[in-house]
Amino acid sequence: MIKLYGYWRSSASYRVRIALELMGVDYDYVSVNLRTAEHRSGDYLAKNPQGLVPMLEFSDGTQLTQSLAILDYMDSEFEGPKLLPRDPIARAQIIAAASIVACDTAPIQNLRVLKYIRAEHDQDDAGVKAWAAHWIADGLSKLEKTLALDSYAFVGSQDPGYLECVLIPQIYNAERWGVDMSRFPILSGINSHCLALEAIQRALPENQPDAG
Ligand SMILES: N[C@@H](CCC(=O)N[C@@H](CS)C(=O)NCC(=O)O)C(=O)O
Repeated sequence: MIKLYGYWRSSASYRVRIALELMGVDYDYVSVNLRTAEHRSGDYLAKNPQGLVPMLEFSDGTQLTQSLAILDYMDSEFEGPKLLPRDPIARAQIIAAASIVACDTAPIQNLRVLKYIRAEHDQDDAGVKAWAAHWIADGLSKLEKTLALDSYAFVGSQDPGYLECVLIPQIYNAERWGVDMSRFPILSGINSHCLALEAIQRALPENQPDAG
């Protein structure tokens, strides 16, 4: 059976959980506790020297890291509904939209970045929160404007896939950091639609065995 190494509150792990659930893939969940720094322990680092979750491990021992690479692999190799459109232009547009979150937004408010600005740049809780909320709102605002373009009118008319795998966890994070999501009606509409789906309910952070 496939193993997903993840953490309930990790948005990159949440991306892969959504993809596994949307595609109906059975998997075992292995919790790597970020709060107690298990991801930087010898055992986990030996498997994944990046010291990050998620990681997917196959029964033959093959390991895949980086959530976008995992989604790409799943889309090309797994049975079940596809995550990406087959049309090359639509596919590139979806990857571009998801990259606004995964490449331009999430990395700047990652746990290690927040820890660094707190410790090395003397930020308190309010300073850390302001940093995270600023960069999340900045990224979501760019995504909202992108999805409002005519060329993105097809988004939302299809079953959730790659973009939703990346967007739903970022909105979960935005709400944690107090970002006002009413500023982003297109994104909020996609979020509400997705959260009503059973597959995505199973992937929710609070429904994971290590939640709490
Ligand atoms: N680009 C990576 C990001 C992975 C990542 O940053 N994971 C976070 C949790 S969402 C993590 O492990 N953080 C640990 C840390 O920052 O120390 C991916 O998409 O998989």
